[in-house]
Amino acid sequence: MLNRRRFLTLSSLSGLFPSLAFQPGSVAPAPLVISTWKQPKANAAAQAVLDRGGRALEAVEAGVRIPEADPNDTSVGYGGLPDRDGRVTLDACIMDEKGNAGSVTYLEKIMHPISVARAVMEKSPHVMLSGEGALAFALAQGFKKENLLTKSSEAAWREWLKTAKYKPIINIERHDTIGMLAMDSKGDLSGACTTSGLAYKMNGRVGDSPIIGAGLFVDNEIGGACATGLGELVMRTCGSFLVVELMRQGRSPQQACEEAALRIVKKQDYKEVQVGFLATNRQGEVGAYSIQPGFSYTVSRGGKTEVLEAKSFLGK
Ligand code: SD4
Repeated sequence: MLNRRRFLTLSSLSGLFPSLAFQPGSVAPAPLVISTWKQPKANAAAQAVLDRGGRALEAVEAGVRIPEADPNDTSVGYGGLPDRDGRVTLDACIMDEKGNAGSVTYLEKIMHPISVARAVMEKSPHVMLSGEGALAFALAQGFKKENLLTKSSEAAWREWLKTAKYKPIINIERHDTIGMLAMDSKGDLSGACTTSGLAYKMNGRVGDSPIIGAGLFVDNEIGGACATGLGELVMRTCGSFLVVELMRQGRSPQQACEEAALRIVKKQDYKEVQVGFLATNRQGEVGAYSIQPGFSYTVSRGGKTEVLEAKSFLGK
């Protein structure tokens, strides 16, 4: 068992040599669940898995299935706002502590794209399946076809059609894409990210959320990161991979999230759009940062769940 002195030595060394943190056999910080936006119910579902000794992978899948099935969450799964043609198309990915990854893009009619992404990871020789192929795979795996366009999302789309102006504006759509990272009692990390993407996107558009390294990245030796907001900005900078690599170089999760957001701000037109990053490292430190104010995130640890607001580039 790791004593306190050895723990402190490993923690302080980890700043210089991050990969030295929590070598196999060492004891990790308390189980942890973090997610983008206000997601206490999703965190509770993930926490319940960790509390019974489950893997972080099981936890993140169980956690993000909550908003996927919630018809009132208009950014994820069932009830998600459709694209310009009225189609609800879903993007999701998952990554485990061994670096295995699975992803689905442009998936229609399946309530839980995260579970299909996990099946891609575990039951196919591939990392990513898209569109009709992803649907065929899901059906072959026993997933059921369902109508995901709720009456209220359809009504919102029909209203939008009256002007059909497409311009993603900060918080004009309820941002609720869920990126979730969990650390289990063994200290292993996994992550999941799932979304219906930007409302009224062009048909065929895929965002950052199912892209390993953009919407999500996990390296069990270092930490994990996820992103939310305008995916185009995140994809151009390999956002989540960047955050993890910055932590590898010794930045704290907070410093890494800030630096990744600044990379976007430096090169891209950010004034009217939002991007938020959320990260944790092997020590269980948490960081969050966004371009615009208003990016909240949910942290569950030690029996307590808090919804916090991230610092932001344009905030105070
Ligand atoms: C996307 N990043 O499809 C997603 C949208 C999002 O909260 O995060 N919404 O670009």
